[in-house]
This record gives sequence, structure tokens and C-alpha cells, in this order.
Amino acid sequence: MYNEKAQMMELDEIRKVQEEKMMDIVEYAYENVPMYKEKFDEAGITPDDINGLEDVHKIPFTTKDDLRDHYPYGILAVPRDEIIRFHASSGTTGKPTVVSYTRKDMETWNDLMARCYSAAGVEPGDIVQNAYGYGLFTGGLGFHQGAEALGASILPTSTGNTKKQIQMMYDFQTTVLSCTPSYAIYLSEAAEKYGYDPLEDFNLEVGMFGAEPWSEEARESIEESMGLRAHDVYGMSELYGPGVAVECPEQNGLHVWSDEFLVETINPATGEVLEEGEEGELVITMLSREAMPLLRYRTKDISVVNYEKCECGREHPRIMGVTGRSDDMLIVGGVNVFPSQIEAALLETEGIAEHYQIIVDRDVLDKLSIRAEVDKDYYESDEYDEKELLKRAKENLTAILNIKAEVELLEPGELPRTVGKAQRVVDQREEQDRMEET
Ligand code: DLL
Repeated sequence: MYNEKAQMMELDEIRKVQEEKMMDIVEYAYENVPMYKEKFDEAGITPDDINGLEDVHKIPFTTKDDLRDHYPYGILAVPRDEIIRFHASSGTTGKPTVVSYTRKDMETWNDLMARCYSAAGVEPGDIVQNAYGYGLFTGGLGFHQGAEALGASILPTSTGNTKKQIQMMYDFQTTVLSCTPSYAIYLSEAAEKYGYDPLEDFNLEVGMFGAEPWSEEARESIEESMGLRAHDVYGMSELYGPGVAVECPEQNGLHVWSDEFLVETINPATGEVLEEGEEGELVITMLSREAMPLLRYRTKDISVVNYEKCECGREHPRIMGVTGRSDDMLIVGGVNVFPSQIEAALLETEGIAEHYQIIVDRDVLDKLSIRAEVDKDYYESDEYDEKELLKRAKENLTAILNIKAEVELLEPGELPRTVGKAQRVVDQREEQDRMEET
């Protein structure tokens, strides 16, 4: 069972609920989490200063470092024995960020995930193959519980074991696939390799893809090759996991379940709150998290929030896709480069596949190199012209980058494939600097 009706709340009602819940959660965090008492004291405020949504900007931010500093149990607002689940996200450096859930938190999360499936058009009785990783990562169990709460039939295949995965997709006539978009691309290639034609042999209708950035071009490619409608799902471990926002069949922005999440956008450099419709870092307050309330959590994800009513009738505001991360931005020779821009330019180049790697290294000066695979069909066709393709790829990249980039074309299948989130950026500069120092 889940709160199906909450999907259709009107904006006025959402704002009313947000206001009530925000005042309660501020009080709750202040009373139960010493870190928040300290933060409020430092800012010279108390919960009495927060009297409505317009006061939200007075509340101090919370960052990932705040969580890391409280490893392993985090910033618990309840006694440890009330926690019924931990998850963790592995950082590239240092300790993982641990997140915890009470029974009530689990119910909320399951409800949010069931809403995501429902908003994407998934119904009780659908056969959901869940190929997100099960374990400390929130993807596997999050999608699993959501499908169960909705009343769908779940096939918990987890990641990997690709051949078996394909076999089951055929045998069970799976209707819904949940996994990272990079694994969806891998699965479509693998299906062909094992002799299946997904359009003929499979019964897929809906894809629930998220956990990493992916472009419109990647969406088209997955939809065409797998014969499904691909929905973007956004979330992060600190905010329960997946289930913060999802695309409806309009595929025009991701509805944030705003009776549970209060979203703001800020200028990542100054912390200044931006006007509606301006692009910036998403800052999110969880409105009813019991185990570890997070007030104004800095996600580092860059997006725009759209408050217009959607064609689907839902009034939960939409984030218009995550266009990058404020900490993913590469500074190459002083120029800001977003990996998402590179992906868009590559995929706009007909004949280039979705598999690429961005390498930054330093040879006196910073150097940006891009290794991209050629599309298999194009590679095998008579029209394949390496020189001409290279020229077009370079032109498209130069049009968006203010810096010269080396481009290398690779044969189809040359880059390693991933079952989870793709590692597309290899920044070798720190390692090179360290080597030089020794
Ligand atoms: O990736 C939770 C999740 C699982 C979301 C499955 C969706 C589907 P973390 O491992 O903590 O949690 O990583 C969170 O991944 O801050 C974004 O930078 C990125 N991310 C997640 N969803 C999307 C998306 C899960 N739809 C971080 N588009 C976030 C772009 C995404 N980036």
C-alpha cells in the first residue's frame, strides 16, 4: 500500500504541508541533533525565528562533510536501536557516507518509490526486473521495496550476470526494467550478442533509469533499441536513496515529491538563493526524516526547478534534469569544462556511440583527451570514414568547449562496460603531481 493520491496534490496544498512539516522538522532537528543546535547557535537563531517558508534561507546549510564527520552512525536524532537499516555511499576518497532509517523512514521511502513507479505508468501486476545493485547502495533495495509497495511482481536480479539477466528478461517477459542508464545500454548490446531482438523478443514497456547523468541522446538510443519508454529517476543516499524525483510520461522534467522534499536552488559559489527558474545547485530539506533529519542539504547537483503545472496534471515542481555537479566541473587550463557538455557534443555526432572516456592529464600544461567508440552499425557499414567522423566529432566539441581537446576514435566494444554507474572521467593530474613531488 502507498499514498497514491499524494501524486496529485495541488501546489497550494503542497506549500501548506511543506510549511507545517518544515516548522516541525526544524524544531525536531534542533532538539534532537546536537550538530543542528550548534549550527543554529552559530548562526544566532533558534527555531522561533523560522515562522514560514519565507524564512527557510535563515537555516544554515548541511554538507556531505557534516555527515562524514559523524561516521559511522551519522547525525542520529533517535537512539541507535531504533534504526532498522543502514546504507552507505562510497566516496572516491575517505570514509563512506552512512545513512540510517527508522521504521517510519522506511515506510516513507517505500511510499516515495511506489509513487515513482506509478507516475512512470507502472501498475500492480507489472513484471519488474530490478538490475540496480543490491547492498549498501540504495538503488537495489530502494527500487525493490517500491515495486513491492506498488504491488508489482519483482525479479530481484541485481547487477551483473548479464547473460542470465537477458535470458530472464525473455523467459519472464519482463515489462519494466530498473537499472542505471549505462547498464541499460550494455544490456541492449548484450541482448543482440546473445541472439535476441529486443523489439521482437522482449516485452519491455517502461525503464526506470537513474543514479548517474545521461543525455537525451542516450535516452533515444535506449528507447529505440529496447522498445520501452525511458524515465529518469533522481535521488541520493542522503535523501533516502532513489525516489526524490521522477519523470512522468510527459518526459519533461522530474517531479520532486514536494510534500516530503523542500527544494531550493542556490549559487554554488556564494550560497545566495536564486529566483525561481534560475539554474543552480539543488538544496533539499527532508520534511519528515526521523533517523537523520537533513536541513538545507547541499546536493552539489545543478538543475533548474520549474513550478508550472505539468501536462500530466501533477503540480509537484519539476527539476529539469541534472545538468552537472558543482564538484564535477573540471578546470582544464583554467577553463571550466562540464562532462555533460562533452557527452552532448559527442552524442550529437552521428556515428559516435554512447561509450566514451574523458581523460585529463598534465604535460607541463593541462591536456584534455576524449576517447570515443564508433557506433557498431556505422563501423560495419560501407559508409564508415574514420577521418571524416573524427573531423565532425572535433567540430562539435570545439563548438561547445573553449579549449582544444584531443579526440581518439575507438573500435566498438573497446572501452570496459559497467553494470553500475559509469566512470567516465579520469583525472590523472593529482597522481602526476604526486609522482613529480617524490
Ligand atoms: O545514486 C540513488 C539512486 C539510485 C538514484 C538509483 C536513482 C536511481 P548516490 O549513490 O548517493 O545515490 O548518488 C547520488 O548520483 O547526487 C547525482 O549526482 C547522481 N544522480 C542520481 N540520480 C541521477 C539522475 C543514488 N537521474 C548522486 N541524473 C546524485 C543525474 C543523478 N544524476
